[in-house]
Amino acid sequence: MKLYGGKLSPFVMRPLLVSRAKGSPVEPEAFEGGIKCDAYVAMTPMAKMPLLVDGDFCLPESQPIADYLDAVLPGPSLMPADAKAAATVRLIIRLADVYVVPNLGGLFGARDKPEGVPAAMAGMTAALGYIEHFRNADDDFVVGGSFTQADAALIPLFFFLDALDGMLGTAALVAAQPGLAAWWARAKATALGAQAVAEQAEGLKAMMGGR
Ligand SMILES: N[C@@H](CCC(=O)N[C@@H](CS)C(=O)NCC(=O)O)C(=O)O
Repeated sequence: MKLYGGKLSPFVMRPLLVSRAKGSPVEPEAFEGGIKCDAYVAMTPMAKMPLLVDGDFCLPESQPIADYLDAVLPGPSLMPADAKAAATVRLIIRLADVYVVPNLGGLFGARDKPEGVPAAMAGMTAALGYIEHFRNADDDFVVGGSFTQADAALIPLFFFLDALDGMLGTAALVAAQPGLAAWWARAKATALGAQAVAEQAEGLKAMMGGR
C-alpha cells in the first residue's frame, strides 16, 4: 500500500495517524513527478494529496482513506462500538471538515490575503464552538476514553492553530473552549500527538524556508 503526500498536510497526517494508532504505520511518500503530473492526475483528477494506492485501487480524500485503513489494517477499530459514540465521532469529523478546514485556509492564507483574516477568525471561533458543543468536555479523547478517528482528524488541524498563533493569536480561540483546550493539551502530550506535531512543524519550517 502506498500513501502519497507530505506530513505537513493535515489531510495526509489524518490517515497516517490512523495507521499508527492501529500499530501498522503507512508512512506517506512524495509522488515522483509531483501531484500535478499526468500519472498522478490519471489516478485522481482532483490532483490533491493524500492518495492511497492499494494494488489497482486508488482512493483520494483523507477521511475515506482513514476509514479504509481502519477497516483493512490489523489493530483496534478506531470507531466506537456504541452507535451514539460512533455518530458523534462522525459528526465531529464532519464539523471539522465543513467548518474548521475552510477557515483554516483563510488563516493560513493571511500573508497573501490579509483582508480575509477577520472573517476566518470569526468562522474559526464559531467552528470550535460547534465542536465544543457536541463533545463531552470530560472525555479524555475527542470522544470517549480512547483514540478514535476524531482524534486523527483534529490533531493535525489543531497543529495549525498553535503554529499560526504568533502571527494571528489563534491559540486564544482554542483557549476560549475549555473542554477542547484541555483535550488539545492532553493530545499533544501523547506519543502519537507529539510525533505528529513535531513532523508538521518540520514540514512547515521547510515550506517557509522555501518561500
Ligand atoms: N478534502 C481533501 C483536501 C485535500 C487537500 O486540500 N490537500 C492539499 C494539501 S493540504 C493539496 O493537495 N493541495 C494541493 C492543491 O490544491 O493544489 C481531503 O480531505 O483529503
